[in-house]
Amino acid sequence: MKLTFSPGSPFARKVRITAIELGLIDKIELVPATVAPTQPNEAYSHDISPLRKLPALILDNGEVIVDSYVIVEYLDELAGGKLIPASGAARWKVKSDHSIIQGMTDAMLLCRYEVGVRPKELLWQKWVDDQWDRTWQGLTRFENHPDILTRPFDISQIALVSLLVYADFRFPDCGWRAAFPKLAAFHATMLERPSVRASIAPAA
Ligand SMILES: N[C@@H](CCC(=O)N[C@@H](CS)C(=O)NCC(=O)O)C(=O)O
Repeated sequence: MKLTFSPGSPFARKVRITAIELGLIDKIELVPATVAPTQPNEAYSHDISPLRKLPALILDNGEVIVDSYVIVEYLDELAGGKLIPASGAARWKVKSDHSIIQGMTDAMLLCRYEVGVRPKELLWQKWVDDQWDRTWQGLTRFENHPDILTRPFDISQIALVSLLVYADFRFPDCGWRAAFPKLAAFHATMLERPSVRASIAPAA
């Protein structure tokens, strides 16, 4: 299998950590890709995804699986179901928490594109503030309802650490640690996991 990725992508990091945790990383060749708003990449559009987003998982039979959550579901099924509960209340809690974190990550990425990619004269600060608020409200929610931080290891925790690594990378002065001490403690513990460390190492 091949995985398109970029080292800084929070969505690709989630998939890489998942693959390591499931013991599948040696079956996956990491293929760097460059996709960004306003940058045409016709080969990627044509061969991998018309949405021009990474990560994408290219199976050995040529089929392509897109969207980081669909990819982790696929990998989790291959590994026998370890990171997404199979049924019942726990399943819907994990999937719902994951969806919130996915939306928070989308919102932070949109802030990055608006501030770092869009021409300065076209910047719409109110819109950036609104997107940022969605991420911040999400962090507030998990700080105030911290069961996600302590329950058995699952995909929503991997998504959360991937978001926080991205926050440090793109918005190092945003002050999330001071604002959310429980999340900061969770993140410090997660950074000790070999899978998370490997995903951050320069060679990864
Ligand atoms: N829902 C997608 C989001 C993926 C995504 O937005 N990836 C970013 C990189 S971190 C991307 O490919 N951006 C390129 C673009 O939007 O043009 C997923 O979970 O895989």
